[in-house]
Amino acid sequence: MESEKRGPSRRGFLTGGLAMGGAAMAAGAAQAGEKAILELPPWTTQLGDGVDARPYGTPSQFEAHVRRRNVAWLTADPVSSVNFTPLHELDGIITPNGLCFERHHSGIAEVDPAEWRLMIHGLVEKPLVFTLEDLKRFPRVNRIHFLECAANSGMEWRGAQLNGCQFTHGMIHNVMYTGVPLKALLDEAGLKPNAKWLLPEGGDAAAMTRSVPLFKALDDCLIAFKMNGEALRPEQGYPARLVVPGWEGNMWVKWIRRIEVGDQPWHHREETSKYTDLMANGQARRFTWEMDVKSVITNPSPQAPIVHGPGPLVVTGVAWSGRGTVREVHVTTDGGNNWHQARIDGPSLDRSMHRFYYEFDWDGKPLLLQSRAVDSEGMVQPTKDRLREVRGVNSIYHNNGIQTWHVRENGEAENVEVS
Ligand SMILES: Nc1nc2c(c(=O)[nH]1)N[C@H]1C(S)=C(S)[C@@H](COP(=O)(O)O)O[C@H]1N2
Ligand SMILES: [Mo]
Repeated sequence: MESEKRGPSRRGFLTGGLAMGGAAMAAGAAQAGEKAILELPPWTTQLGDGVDARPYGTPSQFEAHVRRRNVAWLTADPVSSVNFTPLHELDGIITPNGLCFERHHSGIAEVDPAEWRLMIHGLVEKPLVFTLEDLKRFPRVNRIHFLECAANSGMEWRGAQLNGCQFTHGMIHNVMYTGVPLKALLDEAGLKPNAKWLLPEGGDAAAMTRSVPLFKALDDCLIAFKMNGEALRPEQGYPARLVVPGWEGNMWVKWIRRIEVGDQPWHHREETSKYTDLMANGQARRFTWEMDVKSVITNPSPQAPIVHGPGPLVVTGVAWSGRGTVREVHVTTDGGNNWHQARIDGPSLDRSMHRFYYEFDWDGKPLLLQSRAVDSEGMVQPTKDRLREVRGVNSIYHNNGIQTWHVRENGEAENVEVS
């Protein structure tokens, strides 16, 4: 695993600064004689780049550590692999396009939009083939939704394993999609009375397929061509992907090239051998589409230790539910003995990420931090023990159990479990 060891050294730097000043001070207070204030830095004494230097902007050079990361041992081959969103470096609810985790079964298809086509066929009155320009003549909508891979947190079923919320929870992103409701395209083709299921297929080398029930397609699925206002990134399915709000990421077919309409599910690889949940009794649950209510504390966390002493501490994280909005998030600092109401801030949207904060005065003692989300359906995020009682430990999918971070007196955090 590529891991980061920034925390302790940053901490050392801060401590050093304090020692030089010779006096203890409150977090964030100004210090008389501070060199960074008295001496003008180069960015104040020299002209900066002009507007022609950066036609497509990128983050500050000092943010170079904020990036997607993979776990080398998870997959033998980077072409059929996954990397993870750096949740601990983000705030608010929107994932920047360049940081959205990627999951490819056969690498990134580089599709020429002029050559791209979407076919709708099968149980329809009029089989149709759309160009990208055709799509843009349908009324379009904007929707903010999370996409979570069903395997997110899948390595944690048997116990705490990966040290960082990027790795335990980073198979999720949340962006604004612009696209056309799939219903409009199906209406154009005209559904036959016995139409019940759809089979979207990707245009990548995996030609990935999933059976999607018609009721979902008519309800809220989109064919999206923009994310956060700009064209989809190649990694996310450029020029168009299927959006299946609240349902497992595997169904969100990228580089979509055709949709077959049928009267029953196809039982292809991704819904039989994969993306089914093997129970303790050896039977498997299939078509477990919804992503249940879940949350995680992103700061502090193993990759984002506390870098100050006792006093005001901001605990923050994200929560989401594939069944609606998040109604409440609770935070505990003592492993679940006492729960406190966290503050949800920012938009609370259907099947979208929510941001929560819990601010308190840290006494500098070790913490067992957990968050627990409750969704608009009243579903409560379960403990990992409770989840295992029902589901066993054979599964890798749909682990929405409560995450624990053990924070030590020096501010460093690690992935643990409490029972
Ligand atoms: N055509 C195609 N679509 C695909 C995949 C793929 O490999 N090929 N991977 C699926 C899986 S398993 C997930 S979790 C999501 C990941 O979407 P992302 O790469 O935008 O994060 O895309 C889904 N759609
Ligand atoms: Mo996935």
